[in-house]
Amino acid sequence: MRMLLIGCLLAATLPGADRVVMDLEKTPHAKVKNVPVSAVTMREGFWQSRMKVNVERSIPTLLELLESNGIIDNFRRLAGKNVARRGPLFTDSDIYKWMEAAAFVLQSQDDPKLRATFDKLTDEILAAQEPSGYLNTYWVEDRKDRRWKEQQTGHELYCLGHMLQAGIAYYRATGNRKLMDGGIKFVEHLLRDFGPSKQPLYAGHPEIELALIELYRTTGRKEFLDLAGSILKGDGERLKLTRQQTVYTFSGRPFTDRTIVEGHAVRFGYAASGATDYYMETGDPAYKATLERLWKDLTETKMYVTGGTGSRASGETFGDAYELPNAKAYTESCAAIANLMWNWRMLAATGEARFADIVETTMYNSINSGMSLDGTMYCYRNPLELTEEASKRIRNPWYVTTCCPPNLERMLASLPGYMYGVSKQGLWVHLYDNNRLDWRLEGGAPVKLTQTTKYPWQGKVALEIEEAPVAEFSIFLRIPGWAKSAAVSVGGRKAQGEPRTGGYFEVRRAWKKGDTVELNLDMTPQVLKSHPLVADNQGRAAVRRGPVVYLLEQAGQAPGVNVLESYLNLTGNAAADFRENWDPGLLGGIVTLKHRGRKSAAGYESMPLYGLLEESKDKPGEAAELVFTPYYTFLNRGPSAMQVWVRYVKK
Ligand code: FUB
Ligand code: ZN
Repeated sequence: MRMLLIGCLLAATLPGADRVVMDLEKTPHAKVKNVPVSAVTMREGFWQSRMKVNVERSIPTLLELLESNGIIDNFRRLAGKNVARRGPLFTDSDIYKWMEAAAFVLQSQDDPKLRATFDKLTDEILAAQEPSGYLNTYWVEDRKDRRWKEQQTGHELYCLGHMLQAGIAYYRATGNRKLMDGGIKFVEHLLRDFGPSKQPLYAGHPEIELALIELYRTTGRKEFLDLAGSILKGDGERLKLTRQQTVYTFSGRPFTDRTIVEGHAVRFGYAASGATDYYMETGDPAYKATLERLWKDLTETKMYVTGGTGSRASGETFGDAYELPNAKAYTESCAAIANLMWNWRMLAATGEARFADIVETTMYNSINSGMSLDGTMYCYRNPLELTEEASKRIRNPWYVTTCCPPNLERMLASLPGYMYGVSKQGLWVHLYDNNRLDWRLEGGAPVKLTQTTKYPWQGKVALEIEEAPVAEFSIFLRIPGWAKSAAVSVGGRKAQGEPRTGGYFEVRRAWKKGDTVELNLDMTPQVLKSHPLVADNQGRAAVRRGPVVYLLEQAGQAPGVNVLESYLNLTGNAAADFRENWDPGLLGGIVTLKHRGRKSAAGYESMPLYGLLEESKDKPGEAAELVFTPYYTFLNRGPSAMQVWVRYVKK
């Protein structure tokens, strides 16, 4: 008992204890709690190099662009600077997301210069806040009397949500609550003037819900949770919203009435994230049932193999079931991030590995592709097929609607916080990469370990305990759903029990310094086929190795090979069909997969738009070596045709 008390006291006072993506310490229906960003030191490996580029190049250069495009001036003008307002009506959120990225960097390591930049920005932002608490650089002056009247598109709550998230992350990093308090002042304005007997609120673009719930977790003020609940319930009748409005915005009517995934993909992902947070705080079974229903619909009919979501450019929306075009795929980076955020919350709520699988898939593929390897070019769309001409529009340093770049930056900066989890039973290893963990179990007892691996290029992961409590506890190793087989050994001996792919493998014992656990995952390349109703993928296959989805990109192929015209030549033995080659000098260091495929018998250019079937030359021709590279690396060698789903013949 005494030990437990000491443990709890320790936990509460441990430095950086709350530098978490989500603070689930007191959340009653969270099965697995977060581990602080600051508790995990990433070491040289796959993600460390991406994170380094993020800190050294992406974050600084994006700030310059936010500055030169007038996004920060939008605040300064309200404090007297004589400039015009620039950018779409939601630009405030872009600087907030950038600030959240900076705050996550500061959760990992102090950087006085970055802190000073953050503090200066905070002052400039708060100088534009009205005494009522209202703060938005768009709904001012001659637009002021239209405030809250256009909630479907107004983004007032959306911007506030991002302000709160930035403020909370910075408070957790530094103890400075100035920006968060500015956000609270705005929320208090909402609490005063909106509600069932006052004015109705409508998220329009969900985001406020999860931010309010994190604010509740941070401050303990229940009214923030209740406000999130009322927004999730929706006030559509008083607002006289049409069905189409509530479909598109995924808000305005009760979340628990939803039966399918529809509407704007980012809005959906943020709404589902907020609803999962709400479930974890309240335990309301109607939320859980709805979330499960939506997850099934998304993962069985509306998600790309890369984890990307949102197939239609028109409205940036989901399509119908199985409507997953490749070249036209909209798959906004923000939608992939929203998908990760939702699945991360579902994982916390349930401890089920199927959610971690999607966290991993999005992370390595549809999110990772969104930022170039040099950290200065971003994808808004992440399609799965491109002609060379179309590829010229995909990676850009800046977008007028620049929601994705800072979203990608905050994601990468917070990544250490996604590696592990803790529960009453022990420690959860969700993701694999080189790092050192210095944290504690849920009861407060310290635990330190190192993780050593060449993942995702190799399937061996070694854990070594540096410090552990005397009492026994479990280590839960995630066995990815994609793995055909996995083996676990403890101290060099096969562990008891069979690891089930798509689950967590529990190793329970009293651990001591020097104990080791080794996981070996089968990384043999896999050939994937999609549901026959995905029209674009008929007669095509995709290649995956571990969590990494591959593609054929024109750049890097031998002369005479046209990737859009090529065929896979499959024997049914993927291990023999694809030769793995570690290439440290290519695209930041990757495993390429070489495949002896086939060219088309004749070039596409010589084929008519329509011709007689019996005369068609569209059939496999001579053999050709095809080089597959990871999807996330596309378009880092200039414009290039590419495709994930490739036609195939069977030998
Ligand atoms: O509306 C704000 C953001 O801009 C959305 O999340 C993105 O889809 C883009 O429309
Ligand atoms: Zn975006």
